[in-house]
Amino acid sequence: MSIFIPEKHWWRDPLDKDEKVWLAIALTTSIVLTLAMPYWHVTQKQNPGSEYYKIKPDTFDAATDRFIQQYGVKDEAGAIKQEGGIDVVAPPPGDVFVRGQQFKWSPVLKLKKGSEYRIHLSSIDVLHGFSVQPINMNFEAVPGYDYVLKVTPTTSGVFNIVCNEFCGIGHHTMVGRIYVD
Ligand SMILES: [Cu+2]
Repeated sequence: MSIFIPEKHWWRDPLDKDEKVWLAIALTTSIVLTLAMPYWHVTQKQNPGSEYYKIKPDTFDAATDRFIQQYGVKDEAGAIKQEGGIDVVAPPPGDVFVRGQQFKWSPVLKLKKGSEYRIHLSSIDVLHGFSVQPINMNFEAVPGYDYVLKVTPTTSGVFNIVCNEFCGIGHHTMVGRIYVD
C-alpha cells in the first residue's frame, strides 16, 4: 500500500489549469447568486415583506382568540363552527391572525380571491414552519415576533398549511387549512 504524501511546499506551487478553472466557476457562481438575492427581492412579486413586531406570546394568543370570536363562522346555535377541532373564521379583508402552537395551526381561514389580507403570523410556544401547500410558500413562525404577510389570493381552492420545522412529538399532525373562494 502506498500513501500519497504531498511535497512539503505544495501550496507555493503555481495553480494548475484545472484549479484555476474551478476557482473561476465557483467565484462567478457565488457573485451571481449574491446579486440574484437583492435583484429578486426588488423586481419580483412573491417576496416576504419586512414588517414585523415584537409581541409577547400571551398577547398574540389573546389577539388570535379575539379575532376568532369576532369573525368566527357561526352555526344555527350561535357557536363557532369547527373543522377537525379547529375554529373556522371568515374574516373581512384586512388583518388576519394565524397562530402556530404544538401541534396545530389555528384558526382555519376562509378568504376571498382578490381581497388583500395582512396575515399576522406567530407562534405561542416553539419555532414552527408555516408552509402553504401546494403553492410552496414558506415562512417561519417565531415566538415573540408578529410577522406580517401581505397576501392577495389569486387562485381559489383549498390550501394546507404544513409545519415544516420539527417542533416535537406531534409535529407530523400539525396541518392547518386555508380556503379561498
Ligand atoms: Cu411544528
